[in-house]
Amino acid sequence: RPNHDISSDVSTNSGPSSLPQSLSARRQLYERDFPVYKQPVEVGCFSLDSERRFFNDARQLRYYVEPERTPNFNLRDGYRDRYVKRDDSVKEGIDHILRWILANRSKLEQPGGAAASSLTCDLGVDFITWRGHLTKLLTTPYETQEGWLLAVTRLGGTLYMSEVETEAARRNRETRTERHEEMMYWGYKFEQYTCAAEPHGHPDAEGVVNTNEAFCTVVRTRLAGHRLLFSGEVDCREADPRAQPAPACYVELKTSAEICTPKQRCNLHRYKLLKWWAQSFLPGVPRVIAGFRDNDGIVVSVETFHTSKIPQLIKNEYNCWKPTVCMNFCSDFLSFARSVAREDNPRVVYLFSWEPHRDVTYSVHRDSQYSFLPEWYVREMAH
Ligand code: 0WD
Ligand code: CA
Repeated sequence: RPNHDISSDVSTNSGPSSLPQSLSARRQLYERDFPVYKQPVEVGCFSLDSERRFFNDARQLRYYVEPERTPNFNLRDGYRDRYVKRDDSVKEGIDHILRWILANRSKLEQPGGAAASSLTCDLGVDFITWRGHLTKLLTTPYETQEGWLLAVTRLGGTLYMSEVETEAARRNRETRTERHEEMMYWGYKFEQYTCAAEPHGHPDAEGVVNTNEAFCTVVRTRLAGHRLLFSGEVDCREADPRAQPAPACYVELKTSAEICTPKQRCNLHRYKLLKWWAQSFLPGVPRVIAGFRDNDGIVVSVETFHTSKIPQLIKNEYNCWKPTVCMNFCSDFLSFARSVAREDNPRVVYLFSWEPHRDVTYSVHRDSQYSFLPEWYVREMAH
């Protein structure tokens, strides 16, 4: 990250005394009734092609093909010679979502147009972000390894939220082992074995795995008093055209190490199922299909987890995570962000920061390296 003079654009968060300066992430504080979470509604979708170009359509949507009970998929196949990896040093922020919004403004704008600011149109939502950023918020009370940085900007009454890579995450990304690099490929290879490009087509295991390609759903929902619009990458949908409408027809694919001991099962429940549940619950994706693989990358079994049943499944685990804690923390963080991010200005970023065993804190930045709303978006929104 470029070194810069922090005194020039940072004001410490010593505002009016009524404004909370930090937010605790202690689990016990969030053990109350489950907050209102409205059924997520798909309002659109978009695709990113093999060169990461945006299309306002479903061209990259794939169809699930049920594997055999013991598939023997070799996830290592093609890693050396049929893998095009997305350049993850390129930070796209929320640009693709902003492109989708501009292309679909008429669908969103509030009839009557009671805009918060006369200069910008009212999108009728309080937050716009990636689903993955919300997943991080949901899992925060249980996270002990990785912190996060979330940049928030208010424009036209809506809060835009985009992640900033932490120093630790950048170090991890730049020092990944060869083994880790290869294992990151395994998840995408599993997708290739279980997805077809056409409703009743066949998977093409001989093809190239290109991780630039993506199909993303855009959903609208409400968490307590917060109207949310977010986008998430979807792996595939049920092939049957009579299946339920999106997002209920979507399927999330995962790979995980095969379970050989009770301790391994316990770890799957405590850590992985929390992340899988949070990620799929948010957009209303009902099924997570997991391929369990051995240490040589061979898928030895496939199991379906129904998102709505995951909380029941983990209840027997001692001292396990609770969905209500995840949702209440997220809701309280969003309230905190709205109370802090008052100034409606695309050049101002409120940077929320959290490290394990700490409270969430923030700093304010004007015209800094953290600004993330592009000029083309701000200009277009002013019309
Ligand atoms: O640049 C960044 N820091 C980020 C970019 C962070 C988070 C997301 N993204 C973008 C990517 O463009 C990606 O296309 O968001 C898209 C996915 O958004 P999401 O659904 O909100 O992210 P998340 O729920 O964390 O991940 C969903 C899937 C992952 O599947 P698994 O089963 O591993 O959870 O999106 C993929 C991955 O397949 N994915 C990414 N693909 C490319 N670049 C990235 C990424 N940085 N992160 C997740
Ligand atoms: Ca996946």
